[in-house]
Amino acid sequence: MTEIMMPWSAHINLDNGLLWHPRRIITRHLSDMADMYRDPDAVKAELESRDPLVYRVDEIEVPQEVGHLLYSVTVIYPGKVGDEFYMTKGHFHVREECAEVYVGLQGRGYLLMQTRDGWCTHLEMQRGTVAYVPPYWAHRTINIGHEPFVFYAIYPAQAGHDYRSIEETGFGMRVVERNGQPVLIPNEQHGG
Ligand code: S6P
Ligand code: ZN
Repeated sequence: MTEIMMPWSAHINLDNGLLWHPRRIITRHLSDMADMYRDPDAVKAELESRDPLVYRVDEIEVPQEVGHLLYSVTVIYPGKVGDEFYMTKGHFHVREECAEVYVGLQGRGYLLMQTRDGWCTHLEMQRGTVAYVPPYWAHRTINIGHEPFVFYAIYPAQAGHDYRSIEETGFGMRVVERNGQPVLIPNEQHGG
């Protein structure tokens, strides 16, 4: 028999990006993604003194089944490892045909996207940007500013996350600071 869920609402604090509702909170520190940054010496030096919180994701709880929609709010804190801006791990959806919508709430960021055959592109995001991640594109976000970069994401609940592909190949581009500005450079370690 079809189970009927009662309608409900949650609340996003637009000042700090935090979601108020029963939820799952995911925190990623530098040590959780140390191999993803380009400069191993900068990672090591940083981890000798502290293990900074790079980003936090607040997710609502819905059944991860076809028909439901999952949403989350991501806060990427400002910062760099060496000259590379703080970023998310990035992933393909396990169900690669599942698209996703991001809505910028605060700060400035890049949304980096890449196909399986290595086509890599990016969009700039700020408050009010509504970015569409089409099916079959891996996606990573990067904070390119001096305040937290906060965005809302909504996607099919069955999408799932495939982190391994990105851990293995990386993205074709990296975002680094040059003369105080964010610049995209080719990733020499890209194995895709
Ligand atoms: C989920 C969506 C976002 C990310 C979040 C963190 O499909 O794309 O909620 O999960 O921005 O990124 P990552 O790569 O660590 O999951
Ligand atoms: Zn996603």
